[in-house]
Amino acid sequence: MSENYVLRSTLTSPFGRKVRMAIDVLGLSDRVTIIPADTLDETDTLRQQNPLGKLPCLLLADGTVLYDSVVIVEFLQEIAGTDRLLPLRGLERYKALTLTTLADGITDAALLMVYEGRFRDQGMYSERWLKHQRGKIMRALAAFEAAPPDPHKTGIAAIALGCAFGYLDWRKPMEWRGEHPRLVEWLDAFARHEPAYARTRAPAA
Ligand SMILES: N[C@@H](CCC(=O)N[C@@H](CS)C(=O)NCC(=O)O)C(=O)O
Repeated sequence: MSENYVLRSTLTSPFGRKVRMAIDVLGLSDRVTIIPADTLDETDTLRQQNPLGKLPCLLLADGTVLYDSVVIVEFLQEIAGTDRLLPLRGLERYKALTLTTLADGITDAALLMVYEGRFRDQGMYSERWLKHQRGKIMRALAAFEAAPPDPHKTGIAAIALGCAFGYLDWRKPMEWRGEHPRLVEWLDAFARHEPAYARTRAPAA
């Protein structure tokens, strides 16, 4: 019998969405139960499962815990017996992983901008810190605008980029659409190509 898994993730986490998209695309939805986690709750078992207290993590029946999102996606495609999301070897694999890191960097910077608003006391906002994060996002967007992944192919980099845009649109740490018409078109094309994108959208805030 095939093993079942637990995914610790909220439905609003952009990194969790990467994994939820992979689960959907790989046809593994029946084998993964999603159990939400609260990253701010000290008593949540998440901190025992991942000492970093970050989600998503994937729990295996033997007690193994896998993180982060890229590791989980790689594992899921292995158990699905495919290389559909990421080539197994060769330069194309490492190019796809590098693009994924770039897209995840957008999400990381966007999260830090959102956390800035959430964690800092009023009057302690650091415009310099926000500008530093915005710079990362702007440079990464420029790089993607020059060479976007194929929007008609659901690879790990396209998933990561789609989830980064989904998060920018949802939490709105900064406006990105106005100056990046090619990426807006890219997202529309990717969303048309891959129905799992709409299926994994965060619930309305
Ligand atoms: N590199 C990690 C990033 C995970 C991450 O930053 N998750 C956020 C939620 S989307 C989180 O758990 N934040 C809580 C914290 O940083 O304490 C991945 O790809 O899974």
